[in-house]
Amino acid sequence: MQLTKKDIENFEKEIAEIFSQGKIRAPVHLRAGREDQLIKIFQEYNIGDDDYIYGYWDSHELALLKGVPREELKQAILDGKSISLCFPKYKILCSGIVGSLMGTAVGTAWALKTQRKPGRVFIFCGDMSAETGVFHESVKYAHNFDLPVTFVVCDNGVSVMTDTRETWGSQEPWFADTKYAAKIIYFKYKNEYPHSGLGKLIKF
Ligand SMILES: Cc1ncc(C[n+]2csc(CCOP(=O)(O)OP(=O)(O)O)c2C)c(N)n1
Repeated sequence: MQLTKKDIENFEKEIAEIFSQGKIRAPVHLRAGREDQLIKIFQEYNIGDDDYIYGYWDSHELALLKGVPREELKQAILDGKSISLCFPKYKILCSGIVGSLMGTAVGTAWALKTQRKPGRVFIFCGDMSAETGVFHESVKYAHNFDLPVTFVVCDNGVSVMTDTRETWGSQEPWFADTKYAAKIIYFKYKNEYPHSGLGKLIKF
């Protein structure tokens, strides 16, 4: 069944409500405002069972779009795994560490290509993550060896509360107008939630 924007929004709202009641004893990073772009990417690239998704601390939407059943995902979040959701069965693996997984994504793509297996890799990260050295190296390697991996940069303008463009002294991401842009999908959005949690202290 095709997921709608409303389905994704409602899932995050439900998690927000549960989190506000102090029932999740671990960090959660809620996102709203990029549902249409994510749905479009999954549809346009026809992302399916053979494909691998890598993500970070904010991957609820990605898990739903990759086909993780709603209740299975909800249970994992209730179990405190929101920032590192891993469902090998559905080929989605996430990490809470900035700069992690990029080499893993490239390595997976290398294996798929050399073993002539079906499937591609999509790794979704934020704008500040996309400015790290390891992102640059990973994109360079993937580009030079023409590996089946696409880097998706979801630009909300900030790293927690730090302005990414001001930090790097440039209004553009480093890859704009370079040959590496061919490996990257880039879009801007405004997150309707704070970076992490709900912006207020939650007591357990
Ligand atoms: C190695 C490491 N350093 C710091 C952090 C804390 N941290 C978590 S998310 C984040 C912001 C990253 O910004 P961006 O890549 O733009 O992601 P987004 O705003 O989309 O969440 C930081 C600094 C971390 N998780 N890992």
